[in-house]
Amino acid sequence: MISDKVRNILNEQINKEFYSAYLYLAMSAYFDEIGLYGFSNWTKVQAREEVDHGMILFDYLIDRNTKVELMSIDTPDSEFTSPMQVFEKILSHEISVTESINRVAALSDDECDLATRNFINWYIAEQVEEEAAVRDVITKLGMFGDEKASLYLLDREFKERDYRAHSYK
Ligand code: OFO
Repeated sequence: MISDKVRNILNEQINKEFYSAYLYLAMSAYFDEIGLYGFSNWTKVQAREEVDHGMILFDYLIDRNTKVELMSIDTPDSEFTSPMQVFEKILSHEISVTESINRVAALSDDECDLATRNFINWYIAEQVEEEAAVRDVITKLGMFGDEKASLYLLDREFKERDYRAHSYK
């Protein structure tokens, strides 16, 4: 049995994951507008992964016979000025998601909900990967600066990013 507190925090986390998908889609549209189609692909693939993250939480609540409460999704930020600025926003967003996942883990411990505590480990590991991938892009962008040829190469690399469905089972 999931406690009300754990149910609420998991429902809030579903909302955060779908908001993340919206945010990445807004970024994808920006990159498309400025002709960086590889960056657009990278952020669009990320948006799909965020939908998976939301769906995994959704399915978990269903599996635990717990009420899913879908909330409205905030309008995402759309003030973007450069690839570096976008990836810095991504990093700070992902750090805030990591903090919120950590709060789910801490609350599961407090509530002695070992199933949720075990379930959320998948997200803890995923956040480490996501933050590392974003820091890697920021480092590359920092090295290349505004040099168009390098940006083009990075854009070509990002075109290759494929979507792979995420699942925890
Ligand atoms: Fe970008 O991370 Fe979901 O959880």
